[in-house]
Amino acid sequence: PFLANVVRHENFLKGEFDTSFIDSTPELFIFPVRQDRGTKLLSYIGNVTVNGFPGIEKKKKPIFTHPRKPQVDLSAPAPSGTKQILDKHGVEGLTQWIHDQKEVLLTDTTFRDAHQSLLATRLRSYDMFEIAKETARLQSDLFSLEMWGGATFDVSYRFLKEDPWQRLIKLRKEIPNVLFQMLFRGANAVGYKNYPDNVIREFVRNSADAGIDVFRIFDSLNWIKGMEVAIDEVRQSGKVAEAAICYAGDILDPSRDKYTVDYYKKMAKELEASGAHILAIKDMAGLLKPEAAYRLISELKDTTSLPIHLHTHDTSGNGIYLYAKAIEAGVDIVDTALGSMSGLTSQPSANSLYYAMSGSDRKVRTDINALEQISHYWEDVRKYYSDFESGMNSPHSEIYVHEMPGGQYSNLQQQAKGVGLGMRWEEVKSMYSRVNLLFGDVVKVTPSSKVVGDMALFMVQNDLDEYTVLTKGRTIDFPESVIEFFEGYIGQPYGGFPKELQEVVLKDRQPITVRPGELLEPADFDAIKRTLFDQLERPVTSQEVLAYALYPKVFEEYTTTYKQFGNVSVLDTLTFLYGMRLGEEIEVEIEKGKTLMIKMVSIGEPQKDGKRTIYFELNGQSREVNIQDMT
Ligand code: 3PY
Ligand code: ZN
Repeated sequence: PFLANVVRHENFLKGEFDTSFIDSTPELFIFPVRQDRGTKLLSYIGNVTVNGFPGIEKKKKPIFTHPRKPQVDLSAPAPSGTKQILDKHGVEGLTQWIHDQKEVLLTDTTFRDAHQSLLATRLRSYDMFEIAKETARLQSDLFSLEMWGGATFDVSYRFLKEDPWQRLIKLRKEIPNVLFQMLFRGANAVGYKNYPDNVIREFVRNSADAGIDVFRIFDSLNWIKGMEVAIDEVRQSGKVAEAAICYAGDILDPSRDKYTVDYYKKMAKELEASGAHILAIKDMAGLLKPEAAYRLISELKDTTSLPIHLHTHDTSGNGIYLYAKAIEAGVDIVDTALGSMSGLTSQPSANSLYYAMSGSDRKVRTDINALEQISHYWEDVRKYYSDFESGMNSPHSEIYVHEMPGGQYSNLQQQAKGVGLGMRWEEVKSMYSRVNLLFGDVVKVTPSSKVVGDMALFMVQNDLDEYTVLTKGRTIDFPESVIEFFEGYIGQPYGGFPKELQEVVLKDRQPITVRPGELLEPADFDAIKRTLFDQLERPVTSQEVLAYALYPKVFEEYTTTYKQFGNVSVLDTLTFLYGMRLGEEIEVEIEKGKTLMIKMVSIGEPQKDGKRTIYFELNGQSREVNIQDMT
């Protein structure tokens, strides 16, 4: 009651008390729980054993050997790395250091984009924590680890039922030497729509406090106004503002005259003027052809003095070749994934790039033996998630035609299956490029790519073509994301909206032309704190307030699951996805030094109400839980 009084106090809610101890010492707020953690976990395991996991074909839990782990002396401290350069010398010191390097620097995307693009973002923190200390020791020569942001934030809550902030905080502790990088969608933060400016600023501040050093900021329509608030806040936080230009079109094709070299040069200059520390070229779909990479990087090197960081996806199979050309043109940093998590819709392989550049003047700054070892671990872990693979087994040169971002491919495919269009995937892909043209050839990256994807699904599902959309559109209820896009709520596309289509989609609604952040009411963080306090009956962290501000429903569902099952992130991945086999015994470390031994003894027949009793042994004692059979 005392605590309840404190946290309801007006000054507390206004943030006038220093409450940073809530974030820094969450253990103070672990109160005795009504139902013990063991029973909650048994309920989860029983439930997933009986009912399966969404998106996973229901089958017997597969048996794999333990993932191979590199032999590394973990008692020795991790060697110092780029994080120490930033912390000691500040952003200026870091950018100077980048300029001084002759070797090509790498950002490793295994913890973020690689699995977002290969495994529908489903990689769990558990599998990252298992290899974190080794990563700090074996990959200390990286420029950065891209390990947060993009889709990982909402997927953590939505599907993995784990807290993305805890992922960041724990990885930061275990990898103290390499810069942590996140993907930040400008005014859309890590969401799918524009948020009020105070949400953007608060999110940047909290991420910086929790451990992010480099913010790759982009706007899904290359609209610089949509990036400015984030760039400003990152600068104020003393962190690295890496502003990105999203690559669209084809500078080698004279008939595609919307996104030209001059367009990119102009944007680079504007980003430099807006305070960017590093310039990123974000080739989110892998459309940048090798010769185009050479020309673009050469021209940008003459245009800006910022270090240049190149990102691509290897969908076409040309990724290494395009990196080699970009390196020849002087690119400073490139994004790669560890061999076993690379290729196809993911980033090109760091291991392959190392060999591709051997003998040339510019080598890749990495230890190839370390890469090979750590790659074995991911090769084994990747098998757990096989149900989330896209089924793409070889390079797809058709990417140059459909232009779908690598991070979207496997996610849209899941979405298509979800609405019963799994068998019509070829049509969906082709419709995707038709929708792009219908929309006036837009930059496609989250969330604009999601709008194009939603429209493509909608048109295939309803057997619509462009002509019908334009002529009968006034009687059609378009998907919400499409309406918001044409209203201007994710920003203004280069060259404007196609007017006729905009009118058809919006009907009587009026579009906006200003930055949505200028119109959106600031989020009321105090009110959110109160709402969450009432729901959770405990103090609420600023991180939770932000998660709720971004996605209230997703966060509420997450907390409901948490109340029911507890912290399921402590389960190993096979148990999390498949439950347990009869007679199987597992160990679960629920906190440091506290381990539960769980054995599944038997599964009862369903009763009249559809419930089954599952019999376990928990640390040698019999326990049973009742599970609703929903199969
Ligand atoms: C994201 O925004 O999640 C992306 O990966 C865009 O490429
Ligand atoms: Zn990407």
